[in-house]
Amino acid sequence: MARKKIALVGAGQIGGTLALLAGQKELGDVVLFDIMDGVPQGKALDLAETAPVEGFNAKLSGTNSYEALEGADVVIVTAGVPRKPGMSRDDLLGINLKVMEQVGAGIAKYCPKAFVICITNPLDAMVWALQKFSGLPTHMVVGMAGVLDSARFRYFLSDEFGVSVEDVHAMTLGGHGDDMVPLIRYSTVGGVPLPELVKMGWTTQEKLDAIVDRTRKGGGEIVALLKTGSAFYAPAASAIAMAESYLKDKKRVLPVAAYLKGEFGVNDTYVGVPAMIGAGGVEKIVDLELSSDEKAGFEKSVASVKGLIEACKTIAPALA
Ligand code: A3D
Repeated sequence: MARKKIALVGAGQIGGTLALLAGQKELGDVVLFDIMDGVPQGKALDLAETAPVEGFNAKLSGTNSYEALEGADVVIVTAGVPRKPGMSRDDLLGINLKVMEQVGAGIAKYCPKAFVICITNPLDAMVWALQKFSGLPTHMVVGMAGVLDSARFRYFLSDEFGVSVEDVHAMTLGGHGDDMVPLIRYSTVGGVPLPELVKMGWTTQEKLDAIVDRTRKGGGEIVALLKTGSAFYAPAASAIAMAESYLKDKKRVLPVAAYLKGEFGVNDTYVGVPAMIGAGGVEKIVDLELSSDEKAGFEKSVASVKGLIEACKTIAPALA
């Protein structure tokens, strides 16, 4: 059986980490694409030289030409600019929208059958624009944010309870902004929902509220520490989990930015919801029942995403 082909559009901090993880997990051969001359080639060579030490079999190559994306099974897009301290994700919209136009055209021409995972911020608006620019079916284009946001939530909870991260499951809904909705009711430790753990005296509501707040601002916490860019290890690991579920038809249920056609009462918008990812792309959206508080939080988050989508339509009238 021929190896799968994974194209990484953007060979920066996240792109390089994606290539390493895809290689180590032997998900397939990896092509790193970037507009910077020498960077994708240099990173690919460095990673190819890692393979004998780490003992993985994957061909890694770097390119500045979209042609090299030909026939890719998965495309992960990080092309664009990340934020710096003092910037919100939304400040990146104008620059990154132009990048999505180029990337969408490249994907449409060379790998229209691929499963596409967008990471570029502001995430929910960029994945919406990338799907429109590429013209690929909506179930084959998703955004990565919820896996990362819920991983942050899981880590903070495991730290609070002093238990293995493996036994903490958590869910976040909504757009990838500070108004995302971490769902306490649907988050569990060893299968026990968080509100029960408060009743059992394992933690307090105040501590949980502080963890929810830290989760919402998790990206900014890292930007403030790094000063020159944003998080990249956990974002890369999160996108790889999504790619793996598609490539191996694992049918994992993960929080992803998926295209909604009426689910959760939302239309023609990408926003974070639980979805099953398998060989058919997004195979199912888990249309959860929300409490009135959760619904209010979700609607607020959706309204911010819709505002960004409207801004995209103003900048690029072809999207309207
Ligand atoms: P960075 O290390 O700057 O890499 C971006 C790469 O994109 C650079 O190598 C650029 O040369 C390249 N690039 C720029 N324009 C183009 C173009 N037109 N075509 C191809 N390549 C291009 O950034 P990063 O890897 O740290 O982050 C990449 C993106 O991910 C940014 O937009 C971040 O804001 C975003 N991000 C999203 C999350 C989510 O959870 C959604 C988390 C962290 C970062």
